[in-house]
Amino acid sequence: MRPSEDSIQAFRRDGFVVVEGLLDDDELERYGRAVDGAVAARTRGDPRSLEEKTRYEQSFQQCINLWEDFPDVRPLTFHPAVAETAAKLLGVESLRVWHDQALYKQAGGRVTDPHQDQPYWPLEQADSITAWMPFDGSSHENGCMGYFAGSHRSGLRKFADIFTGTGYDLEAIPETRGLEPCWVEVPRGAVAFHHSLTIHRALANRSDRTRRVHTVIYFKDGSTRIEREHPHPSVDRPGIARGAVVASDVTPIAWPREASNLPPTPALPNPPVPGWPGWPPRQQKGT
Ligand SMILES: O=C(O)CCC(=O)C(=O)O
Repeated sequence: MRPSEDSIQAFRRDGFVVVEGLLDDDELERYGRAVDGAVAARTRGDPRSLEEKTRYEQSFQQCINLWEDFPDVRPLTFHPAVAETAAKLLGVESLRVWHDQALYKQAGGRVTDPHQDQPYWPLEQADSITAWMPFDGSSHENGCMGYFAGSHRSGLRKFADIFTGTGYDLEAIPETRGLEPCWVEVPRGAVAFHHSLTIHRALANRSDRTRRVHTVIYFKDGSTRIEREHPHPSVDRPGIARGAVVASDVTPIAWPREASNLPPTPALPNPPVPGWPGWPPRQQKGT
């Protein structure tokens, strides 16, 4: 059975688990190359050194929904074994993709600040889970993730603003104060899953190579939209109304879904959104 009963129990207890052997060498090689190319294309024309970037961008280069405009990435984002594992861990029949994203932590990149994911998303229900897939594995040296075990069950839902590093400090609360997160090194081919309410962070990249990670965020099919301060393309692009079920070609079904039945390409965001498909906008002739 995939995943094992032990993995399911660990995920429900701790809010994270590593499942080994989900991606083989050929897939890691092929998809790693595809995501490298996609990240290079999305970040082309950005001449800034790491030091010149914002605090947030020094944590990672973030490129969202590569499945839309990079056909070679699409089978990874809709990888049946990864999506099925996510559905079983969460204990739901059917999952949609909220979005995918490459999170490439450059050599010398700073830590990823502690946060919960769910407060970033205008979803009423917190039935969501991230699959974090490092193409080369992750280590203390290259920026592995750390999770506060059981924090998804604490009732806490706070927006810790990792864009600016301001706002709610998730390491100064009773659930985490004085505690070390569980630092998790992910072997090559394994996938780390975390619940959207689990407080997590990542170490700096002290190696001399980029930490290459692709992630997919899934949410339970049938989840509904709520109001949040921030807009979000996953619901704003298709015009999902407050209270409506979040279902559109921007957030397709990931499980159950056959590998041979990949979703069609949605229309590009209009106007273009930084980090999303269609970014950077193509230069007009003569400009
Ligand atoms: O990869 C990282 O450094 C952070 C990842 C993260 O916060 C997430 O996938 O929710």
